[in-house]
Amino acid sequence: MSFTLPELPYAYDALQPYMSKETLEFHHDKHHAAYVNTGNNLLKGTEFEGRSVEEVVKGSFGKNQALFNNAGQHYNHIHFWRWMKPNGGGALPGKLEKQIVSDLGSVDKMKEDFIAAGTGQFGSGWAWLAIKDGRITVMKTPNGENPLVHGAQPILGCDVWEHSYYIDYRNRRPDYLKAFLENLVNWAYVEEMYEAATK
Ligand code: MN3
Repeated sequence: MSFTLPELPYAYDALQPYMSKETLEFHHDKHHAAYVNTGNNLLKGTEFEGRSVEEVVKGSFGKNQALFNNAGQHYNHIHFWRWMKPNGGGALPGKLEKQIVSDLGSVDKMKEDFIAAGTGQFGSGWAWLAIKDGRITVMKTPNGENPLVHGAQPILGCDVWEHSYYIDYRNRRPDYLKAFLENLVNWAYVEEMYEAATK
């Protein structure tokens, strides 16, 4: 199995005004496509050919940096598109909300910590909600890394590379993170990953 660029699960202009058509065209058609193409070239002839994207991510981490960068970003973006939807945000599914309150204090505190993680990630990277040792935790990672290579299961991630927000928000990364949580997150998909990670 090689990497395949998934189609966006909505129209390019469907997330406006929080994420523009121009951002999604560049981000999906250029950036994600490049991770897929470069990743496929780097996969050729390696022990990872034919493995799932999760296996490539975990297996190449610390061993084959170039392949890892592209496989990690491919994994991250497959989910990133699905972690958003038009008219996103809003109320969290009950069971997920309950564990967030139990592990992180409150939904507002989770949002505050998530925005702080994304804002505090120096340079390119990601902010995350992940399951680690059965608990929901807020994480940040540099570049293409994700919770999979840090002993955790991601359930929500926000891309804080400049290519994800600079057209729409310029340098205002905290505003982008806030809009992501309040207006873009597809909590049903977060719940789906939460259920899969905790079953
Ligand atoms: Mn990106």
